[in-house]
Amino acid sequence: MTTFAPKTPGWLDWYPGPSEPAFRLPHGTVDAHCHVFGPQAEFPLAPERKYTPCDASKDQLFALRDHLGITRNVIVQATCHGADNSAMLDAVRAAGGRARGVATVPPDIGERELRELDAAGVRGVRFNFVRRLVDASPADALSTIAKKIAPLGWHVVLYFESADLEELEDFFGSLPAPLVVDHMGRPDVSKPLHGPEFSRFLRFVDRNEVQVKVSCPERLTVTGPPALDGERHAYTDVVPFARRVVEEFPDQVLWGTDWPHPNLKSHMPDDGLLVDYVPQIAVTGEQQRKLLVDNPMRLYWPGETA
Ligand code: 0GY
Repeated sequence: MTTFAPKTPGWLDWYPGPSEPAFRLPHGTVDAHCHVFGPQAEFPLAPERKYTPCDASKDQLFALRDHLGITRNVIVQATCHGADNSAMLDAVRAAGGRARGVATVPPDIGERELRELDAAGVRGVRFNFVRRLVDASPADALSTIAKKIAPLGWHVVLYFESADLEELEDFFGSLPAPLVVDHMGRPDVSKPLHGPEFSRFLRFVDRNEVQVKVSCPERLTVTGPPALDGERHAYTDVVPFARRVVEEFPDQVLWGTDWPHPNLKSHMPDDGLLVDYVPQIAVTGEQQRKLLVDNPMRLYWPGETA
């Protein structure tokens, strides 16, 4: 009999009954940041993982996609699967052209394997600098990967904490591929919007033409989700940060749910509320179309119509 590792103590499972969003996502909306976990029975977790999640299958992801009115997904390899991309690839293949993938690969990956990933729908690799999630990778190993993926037209997805940007930004700027940053570089939203830390991030975005996921208000919030009073204006402390990025870089922003929301400690978001967060940060129809459709289509489905 197969036995499965127990979930990390305190693990919060994804929210099973997301509400109907009040905001109608435009046709062609891309959820540019989501994951699958297992299911463990089919896709074992990596021995070196830092957490053990609940299962979050491709079918559950596709059900959420359809419930929220999303058209396409970008499925990002979750760290609990290490560099075994099987679960992510299985989900991308099953989506029948409606999903792309972002993989984790080792520096000694061969050209043939990269071409197979490309044929399956992978368009980027993820470099993770969040210490609670992965052991550090040497910079030269990451540079080697970036050099190998650049000829395929792939990009590098960077996940880091805002306090680490100062140390990392020269290295990031040296990478020979387009850069995409997860969750706005994780700003501390209790600090000033025009303070040195977020200004450094925006300068980095500007200089390197970085594309920014204005995702994860539920992870960045300090004040939390709204009280249960029927008010759908959630995560208001994160809004000014995301709105500033959308206003200054309307052609460089992407949106994603981050379902199934790994490692949240305070609460599990209602994904319907995450959709209703969108018109708070992208206030015009044009900003919404760029954020939700045009920008992710250009990056992940170039030449295709939404
Ligand atoms: C996210 C955020 C987190 C986790 C992962 O791959 C992952 O394990 O990305 C996190 O814990 O902050 O983007 O899903």
